[in-house]
Amino acid sequence: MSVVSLRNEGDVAVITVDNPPVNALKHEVRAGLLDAFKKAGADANVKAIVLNCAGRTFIAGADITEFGKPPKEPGLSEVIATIENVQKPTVAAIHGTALGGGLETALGCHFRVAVATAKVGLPEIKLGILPGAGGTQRLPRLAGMEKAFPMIISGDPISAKDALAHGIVDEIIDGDLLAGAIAFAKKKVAEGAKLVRVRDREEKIADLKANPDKFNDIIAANSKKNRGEEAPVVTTEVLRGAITKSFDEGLKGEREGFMKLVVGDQSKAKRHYFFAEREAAKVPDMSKDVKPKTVKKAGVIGAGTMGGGITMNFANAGIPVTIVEMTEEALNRGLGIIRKNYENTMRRGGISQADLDKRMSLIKGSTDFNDLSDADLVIEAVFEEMPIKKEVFAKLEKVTRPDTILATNTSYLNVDEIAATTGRVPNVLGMHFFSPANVMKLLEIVRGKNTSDEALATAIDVARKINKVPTIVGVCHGFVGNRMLKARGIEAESLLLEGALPQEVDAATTGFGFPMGPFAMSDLAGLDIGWRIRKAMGQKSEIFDSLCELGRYGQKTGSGVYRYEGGSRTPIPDEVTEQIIVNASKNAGIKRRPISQQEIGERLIFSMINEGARILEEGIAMRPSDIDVVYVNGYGWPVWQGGPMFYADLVGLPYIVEKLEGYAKESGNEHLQPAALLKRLAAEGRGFSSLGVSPIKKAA
Ligand code: T1G
Repeated sequence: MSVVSLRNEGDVAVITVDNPPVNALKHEVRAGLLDAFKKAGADANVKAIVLNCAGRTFIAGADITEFGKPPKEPGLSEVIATIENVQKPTVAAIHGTALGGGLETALGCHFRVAVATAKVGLPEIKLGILPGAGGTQRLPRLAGMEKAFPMIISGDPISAKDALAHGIVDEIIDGDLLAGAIAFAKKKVAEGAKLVRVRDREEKIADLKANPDKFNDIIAANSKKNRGEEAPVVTTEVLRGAITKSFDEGLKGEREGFMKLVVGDQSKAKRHYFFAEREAAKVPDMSKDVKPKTVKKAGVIGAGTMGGGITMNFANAGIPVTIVEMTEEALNRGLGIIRKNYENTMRRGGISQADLDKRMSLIKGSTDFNDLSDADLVIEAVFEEMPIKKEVFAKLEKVTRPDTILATNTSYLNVDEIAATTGRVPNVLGMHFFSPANVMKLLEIVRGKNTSDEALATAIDVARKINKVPTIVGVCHGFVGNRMLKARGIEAESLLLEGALPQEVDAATTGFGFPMGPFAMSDLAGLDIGWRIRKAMGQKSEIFDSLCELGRYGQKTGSGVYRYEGGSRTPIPDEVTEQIIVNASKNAGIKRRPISQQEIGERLIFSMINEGARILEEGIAMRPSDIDVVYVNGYGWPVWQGGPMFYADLVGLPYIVEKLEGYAKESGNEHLQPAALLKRLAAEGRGFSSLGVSPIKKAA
C-alpha cells in the first residue's frame, strides 16, 4: 500500500497521505509527497492541488521514532520548499489534528481549509525541541507573532475556529472535507487568485520588524517560570529571528536551534516520556479480546476533597455520577465545594455557564447507599483507615449489582485485604487519584492478585474517558509513587538530623527542577496528616512530632517547618524549627556537619531510584518507564528529566551504586544500600531501559 497517492479529480490533483495511525511524516511519506507535488506541479492538465489525509487525522507531525537515527533524504524542509514553489494553488485539507511537521507542511501550501472539529498546533516544545521545518518563521508571518509565539512556546493546539480567526486557516468546510477543499481550489483558480507564499507574507510582522524591542513584551506576556528547561530559551531566540532576520537567515537559525535541542538529554527525556505514557496503559498479560464494561453511571463514596474531585472528573466527562456522604451537612458542604470549583473555572474562562450547569446536573448527591444500586462503577474515597474502608465495601456489596466494579481510592492500604471482604474479589481494584483529583492527571490503577481482566480493562478505559493517565501498579504499602516518596522522606529527615536545614534540602529539590521541595510540600499538605499516621502506627519523629505539638501544622496554621507571614504562602526559614532540629540531632547523638547540595540532591533522588529498583524486583510495576510516568504525572518530576528511571540511566547505574554505598556507610541508613537489581544491572553495564515488560506479580 502506498503511503502517498496522487489522482486527478478533473483539473484538480488530489494528493493523499495514508500512513496510519496518525499519518506521521516518516521517510516514505516525505519521499512520496516530494514526488507527488513535483508531478502534479508539472502536469499542465492540473490547475490546482489539494493535499489531504486518509484515516482519523491530517499529518500529526514528524515520525518521532526516527529521531536519533541517521536522517534520510528528503528532509521535510526540502519537501515544504518544493510545495511552496508550485506555481498553481495548493490547498491543505485538514481534519483531526494537524500538528508539528503536519501543520508546517500545510503552511507550505498557499491555502488551508479545515473541518470545524480540526485542531492545529506546533507541539514540538513538548518534546524538548522546536518546530524544525519552518514553523518558527512561517507561522508568525501568517498569524502574527502575538498568536504564533504563545502557540509555539506552549505547544498547545488551537481550534479550527481560532485558526480561522488568525488567518492560519482560510475556510471552515461544512460537510465533506475533500469535496469542500476541491471546490475551494477551483474557486481560487476561477478567481485567478494571487499566489503568495507564506514565507513572503510580511504584513503581520511589519510593525515588529520596525520595532523589534516590542518582541520583549510578547515574551513577557507569554513566558512562564522556567525551572531549567532549555527549549523555551532557544525557541524564543529563534522566534526573535523571524522579525530581526531575513526568512532564509531565520530558517538557518531555526535549523541550528533544532539541531542543538534534538541531541540534548532534555529532548531525549521528553521523547522517552511521550512513548512511556502510551506504553503504561498496555497490559501484556491481559487477554487481547477482553472488553471493558461501559460505565454509564458512576458512584463515589465520600464528599471530601478527594471524593469531590473524583466526582468532578466524571461530570467533566459527561458521565452521570452519584456522590454519597453520611450526613446531609457533609454532602452539602462537598457539593458546595464542587460548585465553587466550577465557578472559579468559569471565572477564568475555562468553562461557560452552560457547561457548569450541565456538569452540576450530572452530579446527584445522596446520603443513601441504595442510590448506587444502578451504578456500574463505585469508587470509595473515605478516611484512610482499613476498618472504615471494609465497612464501606461491605455496604457496597449489598446495595450494588454483583457485576458492579468496586474501586478504592486508598493511597497506601492493601487492596487485596479490602477485596477479600467482598464476595466479588475479581471486580475489586484500586483507583488511586492524586490531589486535587480533578486536576492531577495520574491515576494509579492497583491490580489486585485476583482482579479480573475485565475490571482492569474497564478501569483503564474509564481513566482515558475522564482524561487521566493510567499506570497499572501492584499491591504494596504505597504502591509506586507514595512508596518511593517515603524513601525520599526518610532521607530528607535524616539529612536534617545530620546537619542540613530544611531550606537547603528544598533548594536541592527545586534546583533539580521540582516545583517544590519536600518540606514546603509538607507544610502545604499539613504536617498533622503524617502525625496522625505515625500515631496510628506507633511511630515517632522527634522533629515533626515536636512541630505538631506546638500546633505548627504548616501553611494552614501560619507556621510549620517554615513561617508564613501575612497570609503569604512564601516559606520563611524559622529559628524555632532550626532549634528543634539541632536538639533532635543532639538527642540522637549525631554530630551535625555541613552537607553539600550535591550530597543532598543525590541522596534524595538516588533513594527514590533505589526504591524504584525494588519495586521492579517485586513486580509492583511492569516497566521502569511506568515508574517515570507516575513521577512525572503525580509528583512533579520535571518531564525534561524524563522520570527517575530514565534519569538513572542518564547518570549511569554504576555511579549511583557507588554513591548509594558511600552514603549508606556514612549515614548508617540501611535503606540506601543498593537494591539487588540495581547492582546487577550496573555490574552488567546495563540500564533500566534494557529491562522489558514484566506482568504485575500477583502476590502469593
Ligand atoms: N510519531 C510517531 N508515532 C506517533 C506520533 C508521532 N509523531 N504521534 C502518535 N504516534 C503513535 C503513538 O505512539 C501511538 O502508538 C499511536 O500513534 C496513537 O497515538 C519537523 C520535528 C496525534 C494527538 O508531537 O499528540 O513534527 O501506542 O495514542 O490519543 O517540526 O498522538 O498505538 O503504538 O497518542 O488519538 C510533532 C504527537 C512531532 C504529535 C493523537 N507532533 N502525537 O492522539 O493517539 S515533532 C507531535 C500526539 C515534529 C517538526 C517536528 C497524539 C495525537 P501506539 P496516541 P491519540
